[in-house]
Amino acid sequence: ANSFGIELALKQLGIKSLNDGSSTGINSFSNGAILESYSPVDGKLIASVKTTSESDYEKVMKTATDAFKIFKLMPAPQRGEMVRQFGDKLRKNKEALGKLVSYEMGKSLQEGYGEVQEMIDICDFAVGLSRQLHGLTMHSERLNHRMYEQYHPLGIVGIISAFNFPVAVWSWNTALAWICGDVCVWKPSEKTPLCGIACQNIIAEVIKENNLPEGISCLINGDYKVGELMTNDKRIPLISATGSTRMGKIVAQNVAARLGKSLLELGGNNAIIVTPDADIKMTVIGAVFGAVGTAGQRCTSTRRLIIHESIYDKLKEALARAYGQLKIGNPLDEKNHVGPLIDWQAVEMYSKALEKVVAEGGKIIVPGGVLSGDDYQSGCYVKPAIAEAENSFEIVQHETFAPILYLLKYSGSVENAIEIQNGVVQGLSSAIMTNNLREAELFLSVSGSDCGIANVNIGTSGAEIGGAFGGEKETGGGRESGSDAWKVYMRRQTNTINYSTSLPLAQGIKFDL
Ligand code: UN1
Repeated sequence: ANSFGIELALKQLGIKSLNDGSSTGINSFSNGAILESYSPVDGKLIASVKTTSESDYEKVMKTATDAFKIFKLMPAPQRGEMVRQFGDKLRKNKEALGKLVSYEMGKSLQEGYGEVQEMIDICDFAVGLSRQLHGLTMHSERLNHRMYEQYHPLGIVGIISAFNFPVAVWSWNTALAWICGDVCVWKPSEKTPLCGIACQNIIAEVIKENNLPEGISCLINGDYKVGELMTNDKRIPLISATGSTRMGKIVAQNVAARLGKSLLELGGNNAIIVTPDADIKMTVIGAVFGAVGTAGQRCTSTRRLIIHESIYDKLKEALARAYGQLKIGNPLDEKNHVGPLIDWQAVEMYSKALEKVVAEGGKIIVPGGVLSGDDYQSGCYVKPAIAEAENSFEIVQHETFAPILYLLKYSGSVENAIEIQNGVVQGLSSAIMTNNLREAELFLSVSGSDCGIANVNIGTSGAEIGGAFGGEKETGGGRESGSDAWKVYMRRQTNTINYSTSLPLAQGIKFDL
């Protein structure tokens, strides 16, 4: 059988041969229990990984603490040079790492490469930023005084990431944290530990070649208990966590209890509004990619289409036709559009959601189902499905991480569609398909979408790294990646300097001795 060069890719990334239990990654001090990584592509064991025990964790924290003492003193543009070199290494490893992402996580190879491209892009962004990191200057109310603000490195940043973007989300955090002078401890998803080790191996080369302290980038492996060591750890001023709303609520409470900062990027329930003025061809491409890309396992995946009644039937038929063209199968084979779900638990949740939507009164338009047979031996391949539903259904209100698209009908003006769009607890991504300027502007206005991302004539997924990424409500409120998201990785200090010969007090207070 064609293995699509996966052995070579693993070798290039320094992942030890199959099943030898030695894949720990550099600077991860792993001596705990064994974690096995099975590919959802073919169900095979890729490698075993040693998890991080509590005493390993202490060793990791010591290298991180030591590294911060040195790294924080390094001029930011020099830290940028380290990140530039990391970006170069990613360019060299794009094919191998993209393949590993596809094989361990199950997304299509193109999307695997796309994820590595996001890593390269955030490195470029961070390199430029390393010569900026600017604060403001303000005018003091006092004579011969100067006032300004500056940003200092924060310390150790803890990163908890999810299986669906097993490498990019880490890089959005680290590329910024590093130029800001922070050091990072990363707990990747226990479903994709090898992606973590591969990234760690790549950055470890840069660290070594530049004679930098190894604790700049640390890796810990294991389940939520390992994550809890970080969320409860006062030595970590910032925890950046990506994953389910359930996980985010636990992390937020633990971190808040010690008054730490958390940056949360949690679930979405993203919708595209399709108005009578929409370009149907563009809508179909945006909606289908949004719903079935990464097998519906992006936090930005399109889950709901809110369609005006006048074009409802036409769009429904066009979507059903498009779904008929989808090729499901090995994601490393570039002719396939849709790969497997991450594991059998995900398959079960998908099946239950389809049962539930019918039980609540929904109607299946494109039937789902779990695929079986030689090409689908892992048992994780499912058919993307479409159901007609109501926004009030419990299952529609819930983020199911699978390729299920709900069609919702609206009538009257676009305000009604916006109300439906905002009528969920999540607030990550949203979109409107329209050529009507009034509708588009209303959607972007204060009376429009309540999400962190709002697009016009683009789907809900595939955001560029240059913008701040994240959402409102139960999505958690955090912003990662572009714009001024870097500020959360630094501490802000306001400085006032008196260069006069007296000590005037602010607010006009007189205090004469
Ligand atoms: C995620 O699913 O956690 O906007 C991140 C997108 C990607 C990132 C998704 N750039 O779809």
